[in-house]
Amino acid sequence: GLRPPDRLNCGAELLDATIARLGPHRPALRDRDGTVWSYGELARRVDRIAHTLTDDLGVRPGNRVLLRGPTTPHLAACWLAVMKAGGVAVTVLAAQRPQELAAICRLADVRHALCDTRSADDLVSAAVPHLRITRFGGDGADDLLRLSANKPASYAASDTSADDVALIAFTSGTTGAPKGCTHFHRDVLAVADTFSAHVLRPRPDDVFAGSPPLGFTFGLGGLVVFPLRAGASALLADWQGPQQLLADVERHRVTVLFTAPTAYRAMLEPLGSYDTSSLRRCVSAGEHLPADLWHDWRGATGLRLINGIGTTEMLHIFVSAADDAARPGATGLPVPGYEARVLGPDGRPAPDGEPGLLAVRGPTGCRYLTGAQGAPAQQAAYVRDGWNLTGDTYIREPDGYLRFVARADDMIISAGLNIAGPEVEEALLRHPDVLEAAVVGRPDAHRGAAVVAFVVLRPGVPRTGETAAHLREFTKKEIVPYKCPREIEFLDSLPRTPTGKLQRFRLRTGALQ
Ligand code: 3SK
Repeated sequence: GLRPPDRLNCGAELLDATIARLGPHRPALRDRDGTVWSYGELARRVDRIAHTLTDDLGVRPGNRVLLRGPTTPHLAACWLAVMKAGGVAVTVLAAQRPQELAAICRLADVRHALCDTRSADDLVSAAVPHLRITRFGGDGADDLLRLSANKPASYAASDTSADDVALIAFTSGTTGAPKGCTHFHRDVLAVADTFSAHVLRPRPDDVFAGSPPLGFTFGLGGLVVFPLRAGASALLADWQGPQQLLADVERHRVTVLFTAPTAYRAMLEPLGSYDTSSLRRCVSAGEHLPADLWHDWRGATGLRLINGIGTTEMLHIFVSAADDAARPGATGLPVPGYEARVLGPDGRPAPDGEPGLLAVRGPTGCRYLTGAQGAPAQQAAYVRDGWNLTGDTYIREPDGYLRFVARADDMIISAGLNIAGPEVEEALLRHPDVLEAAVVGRPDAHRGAAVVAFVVLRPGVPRTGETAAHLREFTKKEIVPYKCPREIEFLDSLPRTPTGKLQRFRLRTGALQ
């Protein structure tokens, strides 16, 4: 039943098909200041921008259009217009610097950019040859608004094939150079019709909000694709910390939340000062969700976090569990439509209970942009025999539940024993003085690698040898002593990617600048 039709435009499906089903008057997108666009209003704006792309800017089906700016309804409207015009959206993060932007534009052959006025300087500094930048969203400097103001408010969507590329999402992973992941029009709808439809199960009266930006497919799916597919609405606003997100939940009566474990943890303390009673679904992805945090969130809100693992290569979440199926500490089961296996060193399924590499397949999958140096080798390493290897070490339980162990790169082998950094981190995080923790293996003449922990302490806790000794003693009561950190170093913050993932390799190599 999941096979899409041959001709398919995901922009038209998300907007026009939803309006045909539920009418134009329901709220679609809103911003923090209280502006609300109905589905009809959004569709008119999108269609005018699509006309501008085609008629004024010369965008043709298949042309790549870079989208950059803070999370706003305007940015989402630009994305939908690129979809309807048959262009290919290249979504980037506000945190990406001119050099990275230049590399992305070169790799993806980008000639057009729609850029929020506030984010334009870096793009101009990137000095991308032949790039035409059209600004939107600024007072007086909104070229896009000026160009689109008098355009017809309806646009016949480009007759794209289900297998035409709709977007290129860049990932630098947690370790290195940017890789472009291409996704088709059908893939965009597939993630809504698998994870969202079967696990999240949104309703038209839902209000979505969260922290991931639209340049990260976690955010694009969770805050644009899933709500529009369901006829629901979304608050689109930049992440400004846990208190702001809680204030957003209270003010906009948010029902569905998308964010990462670190944000759920940071929201726990101020939670009591806000009315969060509107919440009914809370999705956690981006990083491993420790069992204690799952229990703490449930204790504080009465809600069971919906844990999930997704990757930019797979577009969105492919293993997850909600409601009665949730199992604290485990990620969950393959999302309906996906299959998952844990592979041993010989490439065959490992026995249940033994760690191995997670392999998945389903309606979406990894298709790196070709043409870049090393792309064929990266493609061959990620997809083997039709199975996508995400680079995560997992354990399959006898009833099929999948339990995260570590990123494969983050397994520490010390004195011949395997130690999963995240297990040690979880133990440290159970101590009330610890705000964040990252555990890596440091080369050691005797053991091969020694377990070293980097810890961010809660405000006011002294960064002394005594605190370090106390934390080491604490971990010895929590996990077997050979896994406990030999050294503990204190940091102000941990190195993270722009999407918030820990960069343990920078701690291993000492490259903290
Ligand atoms: O990379 C991730 O962590 C992720 C999680 C959920 C959905 C999508 C993505 C890329």
